[in-house]
Amino acid sequence: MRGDTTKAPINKFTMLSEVTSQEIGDLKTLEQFIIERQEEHEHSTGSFSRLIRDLSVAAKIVNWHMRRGGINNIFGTTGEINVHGEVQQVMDLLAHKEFVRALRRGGECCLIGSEEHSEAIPIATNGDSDGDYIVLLDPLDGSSNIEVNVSVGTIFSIYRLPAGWGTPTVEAALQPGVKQIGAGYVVYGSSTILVYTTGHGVNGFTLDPSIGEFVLSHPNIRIPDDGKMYSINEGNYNSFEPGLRRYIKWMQTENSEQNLPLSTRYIGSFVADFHRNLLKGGLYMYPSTRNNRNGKLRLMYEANPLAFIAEQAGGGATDGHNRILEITPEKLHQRTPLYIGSKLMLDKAHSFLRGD
Ligand code: AHM
Ligand code: MG
Repeated sequence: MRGDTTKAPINKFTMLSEVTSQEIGDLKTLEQFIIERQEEHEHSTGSFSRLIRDLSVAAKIVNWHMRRGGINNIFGTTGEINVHGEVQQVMDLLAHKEFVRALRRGGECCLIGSEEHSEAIPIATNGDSDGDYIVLLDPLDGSSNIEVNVSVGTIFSIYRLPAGWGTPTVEAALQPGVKQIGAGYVVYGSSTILVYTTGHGVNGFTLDPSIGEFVLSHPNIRIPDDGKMYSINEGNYNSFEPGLRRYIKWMQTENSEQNLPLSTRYIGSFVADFHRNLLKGGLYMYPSTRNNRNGKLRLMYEANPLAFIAEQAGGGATDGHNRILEITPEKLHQRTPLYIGSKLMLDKAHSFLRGD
């Protein structure tokens, strides 16, 4: 195939050597992509690009740990309970440390908020020009799934330190999601993919292990307006509000004219459930339950970043009533009910929740 100007489509009969030679000429790395897109951002100085690079380097290191986890015997729990009262996995802590280390070394970030740390972490950089960016992250989402080889991920949200703020404190991070200037996630799955947005669409980059680079594999991702799959922990059914219970029953109706019933897909790794629904169409829900009025997921580093991506891809995200990105945060670790995914499915869920 080398030298061919017309490319045959890649299918299951394509020889590996042909795929390799077809693709090598076309690779666009994350770094090349960022440089090309830098002009999209007013007053761009390159510092934001360096921040994304720092995050991608940490993701590669975490990926390396994940791939060797079973061999190095680093799965399992630390024996500690984290700030949310949940059992902390060894990999949770390891991922947290790798992201903090990469952001500290990179020098573009002034404050980190992490699911694995109760307080916001100020980053003192060298010299007199401290970083401008605040990064909020869930270093390893879905970590209770690691031991059984189910996909897990990292979620990140980026804000700018408000002008004239002075010493960065947690209050500087308490901005509504509409103020995010970037957001993304990494899924450590059958392949490792990094998806991010800066408010100019959504693009996905798959880690090519042979060259150690994230390469553009999913340009301009659009979520289908409608989907066949809904994702929810149905074990909690009896503690859902009546409107949601009716919506679930409606999705289970046998009615071929309305393309019902829908299918349930629930991995229990938000980032992996979200990624599937983003590509295939679907709705993920972690609603309010009788005992947890605010659901389970965290606003600042789970709901907001993926809401930004969902909207940029043509979907939506709400707490069942209000747009996630407009919620005024009060605490770094606050929780929110969440409905996120395909637009028409979200509209339908709202109509049941309203009791229409
Ligand atoms: P984590 O950030 O501590 O891993 O918790 C969040 C996870 C989500 O990834 C997942 O969708 C949800 O918790 C699953 O919760 P449940 O077991 O209640 O369905
Ligand atoms: Mg999480």
